[in-house]
Amino acid sequence: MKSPNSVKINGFDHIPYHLDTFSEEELIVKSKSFYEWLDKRRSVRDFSDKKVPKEVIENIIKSASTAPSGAHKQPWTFCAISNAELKTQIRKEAEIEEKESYESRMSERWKKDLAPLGTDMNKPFLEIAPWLIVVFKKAYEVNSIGGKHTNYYVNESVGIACGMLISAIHNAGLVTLTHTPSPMKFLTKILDRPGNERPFLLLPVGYPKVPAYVPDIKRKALNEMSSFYE
Ligand code: IYR
Repeated sequence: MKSPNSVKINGFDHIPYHLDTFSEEELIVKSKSFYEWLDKRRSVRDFSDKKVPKEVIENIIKSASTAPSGAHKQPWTFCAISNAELKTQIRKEAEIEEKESYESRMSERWKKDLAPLGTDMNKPFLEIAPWLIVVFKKAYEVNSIGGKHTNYYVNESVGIACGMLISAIHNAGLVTLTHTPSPMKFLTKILDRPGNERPFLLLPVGYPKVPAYVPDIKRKALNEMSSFYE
């Protein structure tokens, strides 16, 4: 049903938008507490196999899909996998690519940079985590008569959606890690995705193992990663 308060702008319906706003003091408190909460997020490699309800994953994916996107094309598909055979197949294929990468595709410098993170070619979390979310980017849309329409700012749009996905996972009290097997073509095949979808990121989702360990690394300070022009 059409909103009674809708107005036409450029010939298209627009509706009033309302957002709660706050005093300066409240802004400072809210922005600080959000930062402190987000700062607790870590990329975790030690997963528990404890089940996570499907509804939680659905809510997390719905949160990610609220991301802005070029011309509102929403150029993403989130594939959520709990099926054990598929997870095993994904682990097997990912480890084949990772072995090749760690043994010959990655430079010595790159492997040295990764050493503090404790990554290697073995990816047990791909079978242990109760869910894998594979994010596909849609390079173009196909209409009902087979015409192709390119999407806009696809990498930016899907990157933002992944950031929101990761925040939603943290909000649920679950952990993830951004796994980037390269090349990722095997995911298109295993998950039987159409030709306009390209794998973008693979995220295992679940509870952290108890105990779980993360590398003792620090984030850049504000003055190291920002510049203000006042
Ligand atoms: N894709 C490999 C290697 C890797 C690359 C980067 I850059 C990382 O920050 C972490 C790992 C992997 O997923 O292990």
